Amino acid sequence: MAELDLKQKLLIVKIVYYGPALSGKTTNLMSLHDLVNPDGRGDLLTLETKGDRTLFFDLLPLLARTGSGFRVKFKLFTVPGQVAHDATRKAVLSRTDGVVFVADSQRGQAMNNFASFDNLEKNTGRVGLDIEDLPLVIQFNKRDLEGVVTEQEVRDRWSPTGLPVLFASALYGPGVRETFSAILKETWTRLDARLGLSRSHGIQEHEFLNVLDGENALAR
Ligand SMILES: Nc1nc2c(ncn2[C@@H]2O[C@H](COP(=O)(O)OP(=O)(O)OP(=O)(O)O)[C@@H](O)[C@H]2O)c(=O)[nH]1
Ligand SMILES: [Mg+2]
Repeated sequence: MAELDLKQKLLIVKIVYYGPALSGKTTNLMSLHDLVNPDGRGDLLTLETKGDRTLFFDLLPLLARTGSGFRVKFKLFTVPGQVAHDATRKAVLSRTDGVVFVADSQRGQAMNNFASFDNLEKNTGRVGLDIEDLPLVIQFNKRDLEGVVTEQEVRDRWSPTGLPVLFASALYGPGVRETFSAILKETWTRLDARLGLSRSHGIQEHEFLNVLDGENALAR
């Protein structure tokens, strides 16, 4: 749940990248980090990685400032996708404001995608979140590879859920920004309704959504 500190004029928003092992969650944050900070300096925290396998989590903090003097701090986390790390996944998921589900487009990964989505549904319940009421977007990653599921197949399968579906090649960049924009938009709508951000606190939607473009895009 977002923290709104009126004394400090600070809003903290948590977004979690969830999905099966090796689908590209960490790679999404690395690409986002490059987008907001072309010099490649600073601030993506990667904890306990073994090869490509996240053992604990990654954290990318981003910052937006509003005309009304608020700082909006976004904390982007990844979970470890490997099945064994379920306790860590639950801890990272706890109190999140939005989820990006990163699926792997390779045909052989379909079962892992479904198992991970099933795990997300279970874990949202376990940490007291309602998946029906949680800002959630789906990303099909690794579109650059040969022999991946077609966009039409993905849409046929996921459109009944009504969830936004994005396509990405996180390793090379395409789709990374679009995916983050989509979850920002979903999260804005939910938080604005719940906390009255625009009505009571003068925080505007475009200020929230423009976190990627701002000069202060890296939180300090
Ligand atoms: N070809 C291709 N490879 C990708 C893409 N995105 C990620 N990868 C590769 O897939 C491997 C796993 O990526 P990670 O981002 O570490 O995966 P993860 O989802 O964080 O994995 P866990 O931490 O184990 O849950 C790495 O070798 C990445 O370079 C992509 O869009 N295309
Ligand atoms: Mg990872």
